[in-house]
Amino acid sequence: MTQKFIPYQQKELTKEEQETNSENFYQLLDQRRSIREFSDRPVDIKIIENIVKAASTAPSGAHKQPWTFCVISNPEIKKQIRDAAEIEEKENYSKRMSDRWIEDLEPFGTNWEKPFIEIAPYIIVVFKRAHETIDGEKRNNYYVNESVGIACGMLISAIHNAGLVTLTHTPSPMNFLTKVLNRPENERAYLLLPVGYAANDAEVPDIHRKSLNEVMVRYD
Ligand code: IYR
Repeated sequence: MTQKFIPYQQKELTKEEQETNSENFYQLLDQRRSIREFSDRPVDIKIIENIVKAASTAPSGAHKQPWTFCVISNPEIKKQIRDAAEIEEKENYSKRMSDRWIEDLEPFGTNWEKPFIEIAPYIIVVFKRAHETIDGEKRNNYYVNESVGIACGMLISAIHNAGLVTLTHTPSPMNFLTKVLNRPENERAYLLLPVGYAANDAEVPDIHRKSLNEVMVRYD
């Protein structure tokens, strides 16, 4: 098969535009916070669709786009997910997590209770697609974790850009989501994100981000 190529076109920015755009984008992302207290205020599904479309523009191994975004607003399904997540998290917080891990989480005030799963208007569960079945033949996808991780980063940025909030919730193990959401055998749950508005009285921990010097090393 010969691949057809088409010209690439991107609008050329002036130096000033590059500076202001990159600074503004950084400032926008720097305002993002993980939120644990949600409002039940509704969100238009059109916004969620745009957010998922944005995430699905992510680069992926051999352009296989090995992801499925399950968007859940159904209250019964949300309750099933919450109940199952809390059973696992109770085990995690009381038995599976080390004392040091529990200590590291103290500043965030997290525990096994996950009310946000029912309160937020939408839950997005991202599944990675380990392989595809094409004409009855199993075909592996490539760099699945990297691809889906990048898509999740773009999803989180798109959520923030739309004036909404989210939390990267990682109930572990999360196989129960395959059952609850009736997913096919080639999909594995990757990340669960409540999406909506922050509660009016929501608070966030007073934490700070590493400085540029701490995260960037130059080789000129
Ligand atoms: N999965 C658990 C625990 C947890 C782990 C880390 I690392 C966090 O940054 C936050 C929570 C939970 O979701 O509560």
